[in-house]
Amino acid sequence: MTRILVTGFGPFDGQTVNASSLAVEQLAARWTGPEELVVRELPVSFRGARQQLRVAIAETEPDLVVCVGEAGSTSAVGVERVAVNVIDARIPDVDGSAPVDVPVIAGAPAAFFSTLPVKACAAAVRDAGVPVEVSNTAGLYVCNATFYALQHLLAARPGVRSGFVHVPRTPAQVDPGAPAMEVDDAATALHALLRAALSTTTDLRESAGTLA
Ligand code: PCA
Repeated sequence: MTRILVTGFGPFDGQTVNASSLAVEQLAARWTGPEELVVRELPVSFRGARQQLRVAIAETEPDLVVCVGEAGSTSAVGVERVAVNVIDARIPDVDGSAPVDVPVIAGAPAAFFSTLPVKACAAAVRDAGVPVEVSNTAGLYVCNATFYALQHLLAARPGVRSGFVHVPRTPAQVDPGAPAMEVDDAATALHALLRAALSTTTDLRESAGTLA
């Protein structure tokens, strides 16, 4: 049976909740299959998140992995296109670690692309009525580092698709009028995105060739 692993993050930056975990919980409550959905929460820790993600992948042997994080100052879901091999922490993680200008994985490639069909995923979210964009940067903090570690780990397993999605903060997390998204809408977006990732077999990048 097809198995999907979806992760959210725990709270960070003085917050008591993380919108990504709220959305992932709601997604799990709504999921009716037929694929098996496994959800986990990762700590906002450079070291801990990638370790726990590696364990979760080893335990669940998923066919599709989507990590979800929270992004401030946006009201649209961001389907991330690329993970880069650098950390430049603006604030310490939950372990007090704040690396600046260090690689996520020393000696590894500068970047990895998402292996999700990002345009098809974004189109599906838009069709579900939720604001969305394809994002070209996942930042330089724990989300990007976790995304990079995920793509690095699965680069040797081309049969497993994986990527990263940022969801906005919830209205309860932000000042009145500041950019946010209801948890319900973020869960709707994740549901539509998973369906698109499962049903889209053609990845345009693979068939497009190169520019002369
Ligand atoms: N957002 C942060 C880390 C965890 C999260 O939910 C980020 O974008 O890096």
